[in-house]
Amino acid sequence: MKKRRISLFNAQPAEDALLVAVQTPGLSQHAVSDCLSELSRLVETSGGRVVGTVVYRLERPDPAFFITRGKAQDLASKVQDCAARTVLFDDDLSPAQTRNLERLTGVRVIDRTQVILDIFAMHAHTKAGRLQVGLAQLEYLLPRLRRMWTHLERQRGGIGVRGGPGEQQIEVDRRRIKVRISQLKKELRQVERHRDQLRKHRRRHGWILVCLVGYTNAGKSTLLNTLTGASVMVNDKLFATLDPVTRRLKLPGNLQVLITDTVGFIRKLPHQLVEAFHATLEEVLEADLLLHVVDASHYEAEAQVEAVNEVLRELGADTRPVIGVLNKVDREGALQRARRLCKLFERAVPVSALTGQGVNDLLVEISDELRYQQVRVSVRIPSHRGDLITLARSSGHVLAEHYDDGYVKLTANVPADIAGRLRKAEAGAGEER
Ligand SMILES: Nc1nc2c(ncn2[C@@H]2O[C@H](COP(=O)(O)OP(=O)(O)OP(=O)(O)O)[C@@H](O)[C@H]2O)c(=O)[nH]1
Ligand SMILES: [Mg+2]
Repeated sequence: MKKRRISLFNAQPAEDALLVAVQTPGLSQHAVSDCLSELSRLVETSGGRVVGTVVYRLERPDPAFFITRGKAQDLASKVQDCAARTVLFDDDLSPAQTRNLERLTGVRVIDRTQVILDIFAMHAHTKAGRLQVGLAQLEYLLPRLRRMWTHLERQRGGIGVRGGPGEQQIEVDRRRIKVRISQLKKELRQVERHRDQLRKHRRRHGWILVCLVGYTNAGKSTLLNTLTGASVMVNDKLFATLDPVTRRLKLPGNLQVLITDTVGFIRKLPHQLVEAFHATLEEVLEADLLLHVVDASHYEAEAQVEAVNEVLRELGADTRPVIGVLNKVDREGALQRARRLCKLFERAVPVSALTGQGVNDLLVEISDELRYQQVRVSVRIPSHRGDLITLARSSGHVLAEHYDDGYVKLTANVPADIAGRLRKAEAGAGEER
């Protein structure tokens, strides 16, 4: 049988796209139009063009067409009216719904997840990034193979695949994809191990880890650059950053920490991506402190904060200490919005990563937070370091203390800077051994 390459990374822009959103009971008109404008931004970032938008009211999704057959027929005529070449749904469609909609409208039908995957594919430049996106793409593709074949048949002027050679070929492709998925997972485990070692190494040297999180385009990379003089690419596009970058940051009071910039989040972040980007998102889970960067000039800032919190919950990182960084206050009206956004955080600082306004206050806030924040440490230090053990007792809460062969195994909740000193003592002891 002829071998056909399943090509990845050939992201096709959503050309001349008609955007479709669905308004279910409980969803305001406002919320729906916000979703549509974000979807437009995604299309633009992917290099496509929007030719129209349509909203359908719906009690519940229809199993065959997502929208009802009647509405799908209406959609088909709208496709004609605006000469759309792609129909893009804001919600995830099942493979069968996509197939049925394509038959009825006669054009390519895609969903939001596909556009996000395409953007990630375009922005993946490192090996780890490409592995992660490749895995997410294949996981997305696997249940949709039949549809891909329908496309090919149509391109050749055929009339769809019913039985025939397509079925066999789909089976072959499916097996090949599964093999490739397990290869990718294996390679990713290596990336994960490598990053894990890096983190352990940092911990051993007493580093405190701070991680930037936030909605895509909030200004995380700009802030990292301003804080540390780094030169991470900043771009007015969604998902400009995919790979984590870590730099040193000196805080007032002589505390030094490591700060990591990582991939941004979005509403309805495809679960394939969350799973595939596990190695990257581990940075968030390991952090002693999260800086949640918010674009305070965005009219949807509140909803974006909630979307980020939801992803953090999904990752199990919602119990990490957080400082809200209300960014872009140099823009008109952003300072007022920042004041309202403050209420969503225990601690928050208005800043402009671009002009540097408020950045010194942020540094003070980070250093205060780390000084008083209790972090859990489990260390093995020489028992002659009674000074540190006393310090751990007086500044925090010792949970377990076990003496063994000239060492003390200590588990304690202590302020982050003390944690740093304990870890350093452990590292030093390791070198003596
Ligand atoms: N006016 C203004 N613009 C800013 C500020 N911070 C960032 N920007 C702009 O916002 C856009 C996005 O900035 P990035 O730093 O790339 O945002 P990000 O959060 O890293 O985005 P992703 O990596 O795509 O998730 C760029 O055009 C920046 O110049 C700010 O404080 N004020
Ligand atoms: Mg970035």
